[in-house]
Amino acid sequence: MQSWSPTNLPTVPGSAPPLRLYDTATGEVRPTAPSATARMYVCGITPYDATHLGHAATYLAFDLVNRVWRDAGHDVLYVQNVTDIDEPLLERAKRDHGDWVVLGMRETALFREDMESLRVLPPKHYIGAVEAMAEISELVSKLLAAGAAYRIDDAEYPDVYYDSAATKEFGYESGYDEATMRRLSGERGGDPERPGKRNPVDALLWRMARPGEPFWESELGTGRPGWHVECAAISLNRLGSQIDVQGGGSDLIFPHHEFGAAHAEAFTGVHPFARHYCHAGMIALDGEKMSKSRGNLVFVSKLRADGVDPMAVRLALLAGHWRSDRSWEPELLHAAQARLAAWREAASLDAGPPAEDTVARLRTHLADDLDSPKALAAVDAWASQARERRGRDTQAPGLVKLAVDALLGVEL
Ligand code: 5CA
Ligand code: ZN
Repeated sequence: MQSWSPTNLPTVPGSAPPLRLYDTATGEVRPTAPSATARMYVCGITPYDATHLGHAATYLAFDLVNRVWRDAGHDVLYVQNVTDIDEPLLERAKRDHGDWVVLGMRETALFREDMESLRVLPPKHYIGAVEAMAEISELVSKLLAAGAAYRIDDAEYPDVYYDSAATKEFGYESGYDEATMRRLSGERGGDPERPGKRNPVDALLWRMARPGEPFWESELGTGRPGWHVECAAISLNRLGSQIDVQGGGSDLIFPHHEFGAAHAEAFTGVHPFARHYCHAGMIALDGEKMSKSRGNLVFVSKLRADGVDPMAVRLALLAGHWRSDRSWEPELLHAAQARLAAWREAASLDAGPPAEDTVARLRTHLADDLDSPKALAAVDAWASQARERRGRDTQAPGLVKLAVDALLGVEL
């Protein structure tokens, strides 16, 4: 699929500390240690509705990872999928008497526009499940051949499931106990009640075609893939057997990332699939997680249409820590608009206090598990001094503008 257009990424003078990130699997903030090219996979949208602020917050968190690594001199090979065939798309298209293909294309196009307006650096490979069908079914076939998968004994629909006992480390990513896994599997697209499975949580790999459902030809029989194997195949084929960061929101910890890791590891034999499993907190509205199924959404595209500056949206979301569950309040946007205006005013002055220390603090805070609230506070401190006309460094406003652009993605 076509990705979106990159924004200019300036180089900031000085050196950057290595990025440390919280890893769900080990429960610790640990240094990332990418080679010259860092490898990151971030789960993409299921395009049955527009991008809401929860999605945006998650993609902004990984945009900071991308920016911090690049600032430290790494290339970043970034891959993202689009779940452009799945139950929710079919249900929504049916409800609206529309076509699931058209729906997916329309919402994906809108997502690209939203990401571009928020100045999120694009993935190098932006891959839809539909276009990756051959590689996904190939991975399922290989898992089946390797004994890591099995068919349900059902004469009508002998669907293929992953055997969660296939890798001895299964469960390490989430660290959840069996009861929790079973509950979350039921809540998040799994089918723990289905008879004939070896373990209730075992995840669907290939669903044989039911009447009226879209299907693809494959040696497994006509059908369509499960969700987790989609991301495993797209990631493995572009990033290899071990990646630096597997990213998404915290609702993907289980079953999605647990099974994605298990599928990849059962296939490659390399453990762990990701050196860091990173999960962004959930954005809520009126006390409930913002979600397409609940319908309590604030859309990025709606804010844009209302004339809100996307840079204020960006600042509003970065004002919270990436891992904390938090509520969206209109007040956050007002505060971000005021902050943006103050920063713009300061950056347009002829002089200000020397900014090298501000840039160093910006870098240090971001490298410390993406502490964006502290990073914003460091810029606030410089901007308020500059606006009080303290300092005579004529280079400082330009340097702050450059660093805020490169590291926070905010254009002043
Ligand atoms: N297509 C799959 C991933 S392969 C999917 O989860 N799609 S999604 O459209 O439902 O979500 C896209 C991303 O946004 C995921 O990383 C998800 O964890 C994240 N996300 C969804 N809702 C929220 C929310 N309220 N707050 C923060 N992140 C969210
Ligand atoms: Zn995914």
